[in-house]
Amino acid sequence: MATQKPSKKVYPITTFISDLPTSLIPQSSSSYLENGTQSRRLVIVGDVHGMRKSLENLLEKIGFDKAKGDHLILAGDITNKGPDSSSVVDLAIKLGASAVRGNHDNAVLDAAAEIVANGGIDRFKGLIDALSTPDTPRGDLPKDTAPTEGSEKTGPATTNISLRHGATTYRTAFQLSAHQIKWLAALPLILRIQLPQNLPSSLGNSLIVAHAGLVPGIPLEEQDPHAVLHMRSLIRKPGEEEGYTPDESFGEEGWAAEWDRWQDKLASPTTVVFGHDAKRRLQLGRYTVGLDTACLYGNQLSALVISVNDAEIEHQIISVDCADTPVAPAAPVKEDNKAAVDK
Ligand SMILES: [Mn+2]
Repeated sequence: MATQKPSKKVYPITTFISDLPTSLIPQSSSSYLENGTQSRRLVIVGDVHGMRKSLENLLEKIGFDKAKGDHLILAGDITNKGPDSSSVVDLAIKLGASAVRGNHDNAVLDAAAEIVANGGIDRFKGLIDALSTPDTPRGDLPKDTAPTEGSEKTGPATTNISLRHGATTYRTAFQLSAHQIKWLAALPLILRIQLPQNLPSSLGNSLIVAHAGLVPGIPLEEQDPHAVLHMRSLIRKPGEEEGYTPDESFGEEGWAAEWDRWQDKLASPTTVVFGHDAKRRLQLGRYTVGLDTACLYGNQLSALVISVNDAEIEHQIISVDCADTPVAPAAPVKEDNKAAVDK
């Protein structure tokens, strides 16, 4: 069943599309050989969701070394739902990581702004603590947690606050410092990577990192930001020969299958690296790499590792088992803020 959402709310975008600086892209040059180090690598990691130990284990297994020129890229949903979003953002900042915004990061930013606009953390905390279970939408709030205006100061005050997100999202927003929120807010929704043109690459030479997906046949600048954060499939409307509507439902096949078919027709195909679709786990298409291997639900955290040797651009997938306390999956897996936003 299609689950199109009426809400299109996207937290204000600082940069929609960002280009990874050439200095961070692996090159086949003598520069890295002079000091005896190995080639620089790009390490693109799927949905971390605040799972710090799992991320550390993955980087250790990869032998990630920033000093040798390795560069970390996070494919969005860096924060929320897992145990320690603050710590994961700290690690990303410390490692100088690049990243794109995910739908959960977007929700956390929106929640943080809502908290600031409504009297700050102290006022909000009483309200959120009154929620009986995580992610309870506003409509499920007990009546006695919504006192009328002018009631005593100690009670939670909901009068003018419209809760757009689940309790988990507000709690994540509470955890993050102003500096961490600022870092998260500055992330692009699309990261473009131009690999060296003089070397063959099984990935193609143009890479894009986007959290949920892209619609084929539409220029990057014209992609719908909400869809980039949320889509899982494409719907072709009855009677329409061309054009697709991005949709959040899983569909019979993911959007990536259509992206692959579309790229087959192009002289210069583009590969998209994405996350967001934990249900489908690792997806290895001809021009698509889906990296959400459901670490949040106790499965694995995965990375696409890209390296350059003298003859070609190589890539491999490296995964570790989840090392953090997982979140019990809803059935079916759904976004934490879906019910609240739909209201
Ligand atoms: Mn997501």
